[in-house]
Amino acid sequence: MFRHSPRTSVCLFAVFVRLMTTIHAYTFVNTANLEILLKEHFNDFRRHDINITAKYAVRDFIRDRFVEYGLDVSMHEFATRKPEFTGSNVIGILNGQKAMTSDDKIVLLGSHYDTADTTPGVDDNGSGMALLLETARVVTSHCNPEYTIIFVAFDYAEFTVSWADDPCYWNVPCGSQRFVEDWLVSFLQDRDSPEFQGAFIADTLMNWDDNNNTQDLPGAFNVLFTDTYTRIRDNGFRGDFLFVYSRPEDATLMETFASHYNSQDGSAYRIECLLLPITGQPTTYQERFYTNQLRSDHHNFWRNSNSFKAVQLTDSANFRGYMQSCHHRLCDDVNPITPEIIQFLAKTTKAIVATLLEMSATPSYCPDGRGNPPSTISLRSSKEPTTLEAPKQSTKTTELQQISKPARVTNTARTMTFNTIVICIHTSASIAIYFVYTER
Ligand SMILES: *[C@@H]1O[C@H](CO)[C@@H](O)[C@H](O)[C@H]1NC(C)=O
Ligand SMILES: *[C@@H]1O[C@H](CO)[C@@H](O)[C@H](O)[C@H]1NC(C)=O
Ligand SMILES: CC(=O)N[C@H]1CO[C@H](CO)[C@@H](O)[C@@H]1O
Repeated sequence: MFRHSPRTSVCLFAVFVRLMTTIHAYTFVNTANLEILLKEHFNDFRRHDINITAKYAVRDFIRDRFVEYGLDVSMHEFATRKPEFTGSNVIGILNGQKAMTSDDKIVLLGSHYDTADTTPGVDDNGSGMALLLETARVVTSHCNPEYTIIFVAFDYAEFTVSWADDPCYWNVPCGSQRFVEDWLVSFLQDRDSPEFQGAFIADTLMNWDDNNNTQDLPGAFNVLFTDTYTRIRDNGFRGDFLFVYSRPEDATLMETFASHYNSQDGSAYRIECLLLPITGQPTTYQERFYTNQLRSDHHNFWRNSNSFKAVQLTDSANFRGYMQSCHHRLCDDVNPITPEIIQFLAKTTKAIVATLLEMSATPSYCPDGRGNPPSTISLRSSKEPTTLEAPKQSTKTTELQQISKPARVTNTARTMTFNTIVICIHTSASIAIYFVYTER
């Protein structure tokens, strides 16, 4: 039983001064690409029981982009509860200089590419896929990183309304579950057990609405996250921010991302970091209590016995604006896309690019261009690497040229601003973190 005790708070103040930090050219993120990806490639049912051809086409499109960006690509195929439906996660690895050694510090970006059976899924989760592909394009056009980056597009994140028909087990997105349990664990073992820094999960994150009363905060949100609730209420319940869900142990991921988000222009697009009072694997009780914060692929990283670090980036899906009536419905389509929505998605994409570059220790200057990834590294020692067909010629050639051409990056230095982080620990055992920042 949750008790909300009177608010007594201990606040710890930490001031991080990051003067003259060089940030990479994440401004290289192309907003036009994001729009094309959403409107041309993630605008229709991607669903085994609706149109499996369309789903396979999207899967192959993702794979072909990964190949084109020079990633080591493998298809992780897995069986589901339904023998007739095999799942495939698409994995692209950018091997760092420290790959295959215990000194590697792997970081991951993941998003699901399937949709629910009732929706074209442009926001859910075409938006996460657009972010993933544009991020892969920009990151691979930089110098070769010190540490390995894994990009993964998950299959079977969505459930079927009827349990009897569902290829997954109840309430567990099975693509990321199989990925973590079957692929990631042995991948790390095969590579001399390097550190796994954590996973960023992008799921349903383009919807932005600065009209009053567009953000719904369901259930006991006001009790569980009083300070976040108060801030959103005082802002007129506007859906004008990105949510980041994490546990205290994922704080490094959250803080690194938040600092790159807040150091950008565009104060109309805010961020709200939600720290869940969960340690390690969520208990069954916590799974019930925090359902809205636990229903995406990050949950499978947390619930694994290794309890891997992970955070979810989201617009809160069915709790905001038009998605309150369009979530998992036909109207989650391209019509709500506005220039502001694309800018919102672009800001998140730039922040994730900068975050991956920092966490993978990608050098700022590489006079030789992208650097030379070690070509001798095989995908996995314990398994046959998947043989891939040559990327298919797409019919959307003109658009794709725009999307895919990896250009040379000139590194630009930017000065970051002060970040003051205020961590409040309440007697109700909830913890809140505030990011106070100044725009230059
Ligand atoms: C299924 O998807 C394919 C590829 O996108 C498309 O050509 C076809 O018309 C779709 N079929 C149906 C029944 O919607
Ligand atoms: C929106 O909400 C804010 C904060 O509650 C309030 O100050 C403002 O007047 C509201 N705007 C409109 C148009 O209702
Ligand atoms: C944020 C969110 O709720 N995302 C949607 C995309 O995928 C999850 C997991 O399947 C769904 O529950 C949501 O509809």
